[in-house]
Amino acid sequence: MMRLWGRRSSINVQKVLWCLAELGLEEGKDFERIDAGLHFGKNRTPEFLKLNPNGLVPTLEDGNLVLWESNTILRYLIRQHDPANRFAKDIATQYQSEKWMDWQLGTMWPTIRIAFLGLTRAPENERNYEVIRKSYQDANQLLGLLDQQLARTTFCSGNSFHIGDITLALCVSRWILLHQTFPDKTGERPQLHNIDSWMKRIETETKYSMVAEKELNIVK
Ligand SMILES: N[C@@H](CCC(=O)N[C@@H](CS)C(=O)NCC(=O)O)C(=O)O
Repeated sequence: MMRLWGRRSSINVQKVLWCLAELGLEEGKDFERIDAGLHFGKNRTPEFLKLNPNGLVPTLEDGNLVLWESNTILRYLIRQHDPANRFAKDIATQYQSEKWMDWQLGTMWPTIRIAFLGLTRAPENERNYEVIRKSYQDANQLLGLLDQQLARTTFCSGNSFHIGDITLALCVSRWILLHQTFPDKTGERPQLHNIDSWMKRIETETKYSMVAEKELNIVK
């Protein structure tokens, strides 16, 4: 049985849980999950650091293979655990999805993460509201690029749902929740209609509800 290390509230663990659900794999039957990270701890123990020297979640064990980096775990899961080949696509679709995954990890998340951590993790007296607002406003600009893509295709890599959509939708959900919870700190959130329609499709056509959060996980 596969073993997934990570708390359910982590964006990166949620990517993996959502992907496992899309593949029809069930917690307790096909994989076990161990709560780790934040107040659960366990991610700095010598045993854990042997699995993932970064001390971060998610970390996946599948037999002798140990993987960390959430997006890599998604790539692995659809290669190794997708007997119906639901996610096996033509090369163009596959690499469009990969492109958005790299953009999510290398561009989108580092931008909005500043506002996210500032508002949900930093104590109030340590917050730099100018930096937080800038992070949020920069994220608005970036999501304009995704919105343009979604004007052309129903999902990020074409007209079918793929793992790139998983990584992006979890960023977008935090973008929405941050503005809902702290509108005076984030500044304006533009209406991006193609993103709105895509999120509705994601909610109704995928297993997003398995990981969807109604409110921000604020840890102080
Ligand atoms: N690039 C890594 C980042 C992993 C990461 O930053 N994980 C966070 C949770 S989202 C973590 O483990 N934080 C420490 C903790 O939860 O205690 C990935 O995509 O998996």
